[in-house]
Amino acid sequence: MEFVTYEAKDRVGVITINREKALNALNSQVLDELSEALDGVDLNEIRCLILTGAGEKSFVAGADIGEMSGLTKAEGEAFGKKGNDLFRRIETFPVPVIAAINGFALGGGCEIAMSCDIRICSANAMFGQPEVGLGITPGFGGTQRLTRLVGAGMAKQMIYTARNIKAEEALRIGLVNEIVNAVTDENGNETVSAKDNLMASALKMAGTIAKNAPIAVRNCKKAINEGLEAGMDEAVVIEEKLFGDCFETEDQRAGMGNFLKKKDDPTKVKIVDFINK
Ligand code: DAK
Repeated sequence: MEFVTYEAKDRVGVITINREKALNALNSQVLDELSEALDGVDLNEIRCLILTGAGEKSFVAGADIGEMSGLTKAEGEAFGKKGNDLFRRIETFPVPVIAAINGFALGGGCEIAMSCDIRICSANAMFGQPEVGLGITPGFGGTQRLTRLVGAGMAKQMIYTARNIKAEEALRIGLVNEIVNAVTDENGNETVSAKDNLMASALKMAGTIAKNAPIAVRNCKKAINEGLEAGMDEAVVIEEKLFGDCFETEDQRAGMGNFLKKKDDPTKVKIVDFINK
């Protein structure tokens, strides 16, 4: 792949969009390669994914404006479908996906981040849906996911004004979970860059997720996602069913079995090793 890399280590997969010259803007090829990267994730092994962008400056500066500028109505719809299918796939991917947002997350960049389960960002991150300034609407789910994440009032303000917001404001409105700063020594000299520290934090969070029972984590993702699309009566039934499913798994037997054993019992097992369904 030319613009996307995939690395897997210690049960965590890292997908990097690597088109730094165009600030990692999403053209058709990047969208196809992201899809290919997801095809390559070994779900028997991987417990959590991280999605990030190459370089310090930009996570993803949007859909590729150059490519979009010449599209016909039919081509525009096809491009929108390609993006929407991919973003929906990320959103419903069996294991959690963390967006590690290093810099610009504009338009399609904000939208792909919102299709991930969790967003953490560097202090220089910038978020926005600038589409109305370009004469289009957000086309990769922005009107829908932003509204669900930050509420209709704030989403409408961001979308109608096309104003970019900084990391602090994104944190305040609930668009990101956490801001990660560079590490400095007592003299104020940077010892770990914001980008490196962001990846370290994302890997740490992914590692924590990866230590938990894999089927339980997957079922939680499903319950939250599917429940959000349902009314409460239906949503609690979705939760009940996924809770019940856990009782057919080694995850549950080992997890509860461990708890009931004495602290130093050598027969305790690592629940992360099971995935028998
Ligand atoms: N597309 C293509 N190239 C881009 C790009 C983008 N979105 N953003 C940046 N680049 C390229 C620049 O053209 C430049 O390329 P060269 O001139 O060096 O060849 C290079 O990246 C560096 O950018 P700048 O020189 O502009 O860098 P600055 O630091 O000065 O500015 C910036 C950074 C992020 C503020 C600026 O580049 C910028 O404003 N970029 C555009 C941001 C933006 O408007 N993003 C939203 C794009 S619209 C739909 C499907 C999808 C969508 C909508 C509808 N349907 C099918 C219904 C999605 C829409 C969008 O995402």
